[in-house]
Amino acid sequence: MMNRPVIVIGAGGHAHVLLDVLLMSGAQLLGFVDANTDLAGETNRGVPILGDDDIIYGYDPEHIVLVNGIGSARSTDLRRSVYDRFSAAGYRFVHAIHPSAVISSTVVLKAGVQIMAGAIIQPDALIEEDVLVNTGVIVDHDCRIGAHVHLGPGVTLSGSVGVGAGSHIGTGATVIQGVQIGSGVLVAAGAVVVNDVRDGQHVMGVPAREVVS
Ligand code: JB2
Repeated sequence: MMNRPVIVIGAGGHAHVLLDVLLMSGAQLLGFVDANTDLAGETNRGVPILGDDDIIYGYDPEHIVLVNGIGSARSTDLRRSVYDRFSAAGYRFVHAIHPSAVISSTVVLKAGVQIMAGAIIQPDALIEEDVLVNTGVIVDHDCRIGAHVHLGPGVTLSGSVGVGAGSHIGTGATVIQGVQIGSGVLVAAGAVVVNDVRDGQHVMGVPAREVVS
């Protein structure tokens, strides 16, 4: 896959980190696309911002591959919508895995998974499509991570934790063994999650409790 030219979707903070990974992997980078057309013509480490998403449709899905450069600060919705839109149009999202990541040979990684520097993923974890495992994350044995989840920098998931699709686990949060987190959940930075969390809940604190807005 990676021997096809790569376009990175988005040219913000997450794309900046991905660029490092892709250059280390020897990827052939065509460039970035970004919704902000004012950025067209700029470069990052010599890699150009080509224009907006319409640029992608000018390429046959068989001739290029994509990397999802949209991250998430609170919600993973934009990241998911970009992934779904281009997957439906027949484009393929490839892995971006930093060479310093430690990944057990029994881990299953679905399409488009991204694993940043220093992450550790232990045996029999399942990482679904388009998941972003950010810098220094620990995913211990038998965890199940749903599609489009963002595990923020320094998150620690103990063994057999489940995280439902589209959840955002904030920087430095810790989840104890066996806890099941639903879909579309927001876990605030630094939270310690010791009980299951229902779909759509926002939790914070130590121990983590629901935030009622
Ligand atoms: O539909 C789109 C689109 N919507 C926004 N298509 C394309 N191609 N680009 C889109 N964008 C662009 O994504 C925005 O114009 C902006 O340039 C970029 C998002 O950049 P930003 O730095 O705001 O966020 P990020 O998603 O790259 O990074 C967030 O998530 C990371 C995981 C930040 O919170 C980072 O600090 C964090 N590390």
